[in-house]
Amino acid sequence: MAIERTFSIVKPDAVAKNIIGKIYSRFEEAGLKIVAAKMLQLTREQAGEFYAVHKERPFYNDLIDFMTSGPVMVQVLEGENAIAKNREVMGATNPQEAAPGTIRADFAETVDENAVHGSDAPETAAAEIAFFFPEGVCERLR
Ligand code: DAT
Ligand code: MG
Repeated sequence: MAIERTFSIVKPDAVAKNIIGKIYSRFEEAGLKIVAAKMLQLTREQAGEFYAVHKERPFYNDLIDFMTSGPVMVQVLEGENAIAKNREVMGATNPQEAAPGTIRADFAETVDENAVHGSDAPETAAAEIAFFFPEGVCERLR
């Protein structure tokens, strides 16, 4: 299995709850290394572009309101099978359906404010990393 990189966001609800470190620990315990990270506040334009695939969904406006409501941490995670591994550690989109011990089960209550984002495929991971880290990401960690 190859080493992959994936893109992750600690969303405004989790930043406001002061649990960035707890969420980072979940990544680390799963063998995912944080190889780039920064805090920022998304503009409506950035959030809209990032979630353009959901533009026609009924929850789109609420999603953009939420994602721009406060600072987020954006990071690149690296590890074996990192894209799927991160989705596993995150849990299902709806925290009520997320497996026990996952980030969303433990740190979120509703689908609207579900603590984390993670890329869902190699193509989206590459595009999302480039979108948020146009300056580039360091070489592979040893
Ligand atoms: P994921 O974040 O697990 O990849 P997604 O890509 O389907 O899920 O949706 C992106 C985000 O949009 C999700 O994290 C929260 C919001 N969302 C999805 N489905 C929703 C719904 N039925 N009601 C409210 N918000 C929803
Ligand atoms: Mg998604």
